[in-house]
Amino acid sequence: PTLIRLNDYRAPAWRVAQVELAFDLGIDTTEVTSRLRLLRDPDQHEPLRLDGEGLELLSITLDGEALPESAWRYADHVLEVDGANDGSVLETRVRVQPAANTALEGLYLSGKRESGFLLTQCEAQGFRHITFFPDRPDVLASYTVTLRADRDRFPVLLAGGNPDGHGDLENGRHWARFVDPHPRPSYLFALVAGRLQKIEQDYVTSSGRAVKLVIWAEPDAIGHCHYAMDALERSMRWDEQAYGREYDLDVFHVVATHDFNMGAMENKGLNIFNAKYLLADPDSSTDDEYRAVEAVVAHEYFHNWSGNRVTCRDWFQLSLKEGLTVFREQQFSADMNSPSLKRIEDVALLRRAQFPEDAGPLAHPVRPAQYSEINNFYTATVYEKGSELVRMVAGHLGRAGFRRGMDLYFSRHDGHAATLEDFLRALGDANAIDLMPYLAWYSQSGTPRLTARGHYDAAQRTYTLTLSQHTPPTAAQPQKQPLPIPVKLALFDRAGRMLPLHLAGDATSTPAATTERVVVLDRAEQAFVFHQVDAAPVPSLLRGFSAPVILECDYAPGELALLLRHDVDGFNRWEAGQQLAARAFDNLRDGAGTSALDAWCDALAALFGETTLDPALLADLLTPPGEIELSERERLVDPSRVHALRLQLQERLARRIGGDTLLQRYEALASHTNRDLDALSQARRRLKRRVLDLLALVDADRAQKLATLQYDNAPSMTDRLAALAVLARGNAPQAGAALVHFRQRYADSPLAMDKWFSVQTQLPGDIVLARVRELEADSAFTLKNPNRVNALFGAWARNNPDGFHRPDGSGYRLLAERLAELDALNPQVAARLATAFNGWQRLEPTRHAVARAAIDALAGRPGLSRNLTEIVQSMLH
Ligand code: HT7
Ligand code: ZN
Repeated sequence: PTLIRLNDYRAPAWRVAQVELAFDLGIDTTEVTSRLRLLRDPDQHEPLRLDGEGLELLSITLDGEALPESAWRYADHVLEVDGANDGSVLETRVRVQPAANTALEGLYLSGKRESGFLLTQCEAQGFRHITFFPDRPDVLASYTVTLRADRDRFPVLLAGGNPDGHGDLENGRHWARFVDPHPRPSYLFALVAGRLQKIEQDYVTSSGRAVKLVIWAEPDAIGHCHYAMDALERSMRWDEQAYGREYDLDVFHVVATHDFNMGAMENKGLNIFNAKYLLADPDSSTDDEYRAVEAVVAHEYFHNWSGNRVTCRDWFQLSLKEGLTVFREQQFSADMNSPSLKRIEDVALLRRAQFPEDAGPLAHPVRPAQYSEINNFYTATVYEKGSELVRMVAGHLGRAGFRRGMDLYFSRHDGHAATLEDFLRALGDANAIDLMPYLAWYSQSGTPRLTARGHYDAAQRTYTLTLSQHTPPTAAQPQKQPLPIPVKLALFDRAGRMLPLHLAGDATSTPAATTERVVVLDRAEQAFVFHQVDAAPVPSLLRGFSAPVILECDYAPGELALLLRHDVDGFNRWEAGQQLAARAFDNLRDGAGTSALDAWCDALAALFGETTLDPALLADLLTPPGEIELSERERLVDPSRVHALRLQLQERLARRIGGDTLLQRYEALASHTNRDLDALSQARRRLKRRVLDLLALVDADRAQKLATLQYDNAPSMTDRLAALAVLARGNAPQAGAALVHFRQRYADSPLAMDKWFSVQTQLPGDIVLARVRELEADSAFTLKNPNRVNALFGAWARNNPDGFHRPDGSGYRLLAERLAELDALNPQVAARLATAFNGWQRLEPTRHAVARAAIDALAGRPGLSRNLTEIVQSMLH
């Protein structure tokens, strides 16, 4: 397959000043008329070439003249036209087929043909499935869009931009026009047409601009959009206050669909959301889902500046908008909720999703050097690691400096397509600092290992911290270079008090900042000497996770326990617990000593009794690293063994705390029966879930009875699903009845039904495969709906490693077969699901052999999409 390379970038030979689009909308066929006013780069002499895929060309004119067939060629997804000049107007008329579009890219139908609605998805290259266009993000144009359709079937007609008139046509048809004053790339185009209902809200920006906010959904879902509206208003206000950025159109539309390949899409003035990230009500959404709605609404809104006003020069720069916008969303969510809990959640995600990606065959830099299929690069590396890189730079500049830099970035590049170099240059210029050393992070894949060694010299009263870095080779990059790694640190005495820091050679330290500071390691190894230290301290390193690295530090278990008890940085406190739990896992695996296991259990048992501790933080402290993370530390992975050892680890903890103590705490927490969304209510539910999980490990019978009661009386989905999970995971006798009840009660709620599928994928490893087969035969299952596919196959293959990695290879073969079927319908979703095979190369020999056979067989199937081919081939290399 053709590889697109960053180094081959060339500015477009042809640009488009203005686009006029007219749609005659229909479910089966839609006609699209496009008028492009073209601009030619005088220094380039290529013929006009436009992208177009799956388009039936009906007519083509240039400057008002019909073009003879000899003057154009349409082959290999490119339309080449002779005779165009600077200022020429090209008009094409094409036909597309929305209802037949199962790939959900371009113009497609959401829902059933009788009742569903039409919508578009253009990022990254969907616009070429709608009309002919130079479909690349550095071609920015002004859009005027006219929609025409049958009024009864499509009463609501929406496109991005400001409304510019509407009216009736003959034969029961009507029209509506939209004009966007802001030049934008084609991937931000969107339209929606159908029978939708709305909720509205007036919003006035800080400078006094009136904006109408409108959220649209199908009639049965419109009542579940109020939380999203609230989150949208808070996001808009926050971006004004934190970044000085205002919304810039008269109206902002948001639409929910159940048929969507990703989470949501930031189309200019017309955001489109997977219903999973827009709809929320206590009866069918969990607390985690409420927070996800808040985060995704904010993320898409923030794109209006970081992505839309300042867009990407090419798709290699994807992290310029995605990493930055994830970072902005993380800041927002931290401000709205608890900063420590948010940081814990984000780092846990990074470790679960990005570290394994960066350590396996799919490893790629945050700015990849090449790709075959761009849709395969919407990855945890581009998004989550990309956000960590912005965080490092922001930390380097400080709050005010980062704001100065962002102001310059937005003003310097407003209305243009920028690069990651532009970003770092603007931030640096605004602060007279050279940030270009950070660019190396964008082009180097792999997670750096940061090793820390401490040496205390009692005679000199010095503490020397030696930091060194090493990045293991990755698939395409054998050689690695040192990177700038900011390490935020503090030193604790043995009583758990922070010490003043006197760093040798430090002219800049200010008295106020002396108990915590950042040192930057920018070479292979460097020593930092602290003076006036009276006794050997315990270092707290990488506080707040100041760089996306794996820290290796030779702590004694007691030192980690001290940090777990006393660190004032909530994140590092949790982190100490995670490191100690990982060591405790090693104790169980190796059978050589229990010092870490004892220290972990003792420290947590003591914390369990502390009434002042935030219940949500306690819940997270009581959760050891997940199976994927623990597997990352193994040379050869046996997922069943990792699963069993992790269960054993938690059982030891539960026994140390004591069944009676757990029960008392559960009952105290269960006495709060509300479904409020305030922080304390959510925190209590979070801890209640964790305590019930632990109780199930020491007294399954009692825990299952409590879970049944909790299920029956649950005031919210959070409690109901937590209870159902205990029953399903434990294969409890009560599980069957609860699952039947759930299915009946939520049969009409697709988002709740997704949970019904997912929860059953967490059955014990030896029985889950049969259940997955039953579930895919259920009438509510379809390969055509991405959410349903992810709820069943994604949840099984990613979240139940013991249940997916069956030693006989049956799990691998089932997934491979379904991937092939899914690929014929929706290549994007198939390719993303196929990444569940990541890590197969490090499996123990029995599983390794059967996994390879299944992936080989999949790779050998004829007619696979470019999307799936790229993932499967990378997997095999
Ligand atoms: N920018 C959006 C990306 C997206 C997307 C990409 C490929 C295929 C389908 C897609 N739907 C949305 C999402 C975001 O990061 O905001
Ligand atoms: Zn995004």
